[in-house]
Amino acid sequence: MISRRRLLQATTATMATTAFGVSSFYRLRNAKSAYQSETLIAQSITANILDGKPATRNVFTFGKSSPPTLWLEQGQPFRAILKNELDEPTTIHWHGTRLPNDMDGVAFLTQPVVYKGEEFEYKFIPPDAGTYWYHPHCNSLEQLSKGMTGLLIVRENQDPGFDIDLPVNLKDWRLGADGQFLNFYKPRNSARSGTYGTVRTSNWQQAPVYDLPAGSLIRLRLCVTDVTRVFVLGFPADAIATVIAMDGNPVPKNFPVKNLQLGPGQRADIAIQMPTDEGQELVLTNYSSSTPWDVLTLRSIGTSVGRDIRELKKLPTNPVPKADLSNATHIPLVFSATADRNAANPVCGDIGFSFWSINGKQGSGNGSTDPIMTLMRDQSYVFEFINRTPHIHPVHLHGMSFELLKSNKRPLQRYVTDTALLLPDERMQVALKPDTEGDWLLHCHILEHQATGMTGFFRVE
Ligand SMILES: [Cu+2]
Repeated sequence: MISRRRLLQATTATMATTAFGVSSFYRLRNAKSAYQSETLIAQSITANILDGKPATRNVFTFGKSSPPTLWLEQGQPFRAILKNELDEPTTIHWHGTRLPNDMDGVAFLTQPVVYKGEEFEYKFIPPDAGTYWYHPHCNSLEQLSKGMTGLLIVRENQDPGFDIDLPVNLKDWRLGADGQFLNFYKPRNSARSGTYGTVRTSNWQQAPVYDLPAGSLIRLRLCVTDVTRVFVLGFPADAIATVIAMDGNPVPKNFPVKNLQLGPGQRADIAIQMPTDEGQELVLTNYSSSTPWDVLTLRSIGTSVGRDIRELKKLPTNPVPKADLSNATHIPLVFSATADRNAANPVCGDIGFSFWSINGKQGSGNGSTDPIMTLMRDQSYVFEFINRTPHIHPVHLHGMSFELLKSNKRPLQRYVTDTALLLPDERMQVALKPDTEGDWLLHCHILEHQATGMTGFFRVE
């Protein structure tokens, strides 16, 4: 009997010769390296984003094409050297990973910015497996809009049994008909749901088609790195596809990919059993716009390899500290609008308007001068996120994962996350137990909202 590793190698070799140039997105489960090291060169390139149009100039990335997907092993040291070749300062934040505060990459709050020609060394050991991502936390709206978003995968120590791992970076681009960048925001939109891109891509391609072995088991890792769009995703009702993890962490109960809301910063891991007949397709559709559109297509090729989704092992729970709800301090956090102007941070910060606030305070781009509150290490807290606006806010907390408890608007699965999608007028309770000292940002991941006041930080002592 052919081993799974052999099968993977065989199918990947086949894939390299297929039409779409996507083989680089697949990755074998290689032997573990003791120490993983990457060099990430922040630079400006020209890239083909808009089909049939001139290449887009001044695309920002890490490396010479789209930012590489980084593959880490749970519990194994990781190191990345950021080299900045941009004409402006930058940093890297490792979204969703729990790490020492000085590795968190928030300009001014946790580290000095990295200017052109400088380097910064990031080192950490990822305690949690799952799907994460990385991006600058300096002039974030512009740098992410221009392309600086990559996926960071932390593999479980035990192989759950997939044939192919397919990370997908979901990102829109604000490009004109000439393929060049438009303004990244309009203030009137910043004060509402945000300014949308004009070109929608998966892994920097418009509606890509992925050829995958018929009957194989796929781990589709969706990550919304867009700065604005909240997706509503669905597969056809007869697809064998189920959500197994959200925002890096396994969900208590798998659920179908139907009206799956995924906001900026959020991830979903989906287990898929490919159709057995060659040529059959599974189309992932976004329903958030008035006209639904194809996000990507998975197409079966070859003779069925005959896998069954029931062969997959359940993902292990991550070792996130669990709050003691009987002894937790309750903290209300009100997300609301404001109309005041705010001074712009000239180096790395906001865009000169203030439309939003947390607990009545308008933060600047990377926090504000004073913490929202000081939290004690190893104490339990229940945060109540209170949305006093008619807009959705994906609320992201750095460095501390939290458990969803309940909402006044909908049933919630109690999964662990770093980004809660707060619906209009929703009140949501979440629990956490901080275990690492430092200053940790809390902000909306619609980056125009962050840049216009919806940001702050907690000090953990
Ligand atoms: Cu927001």
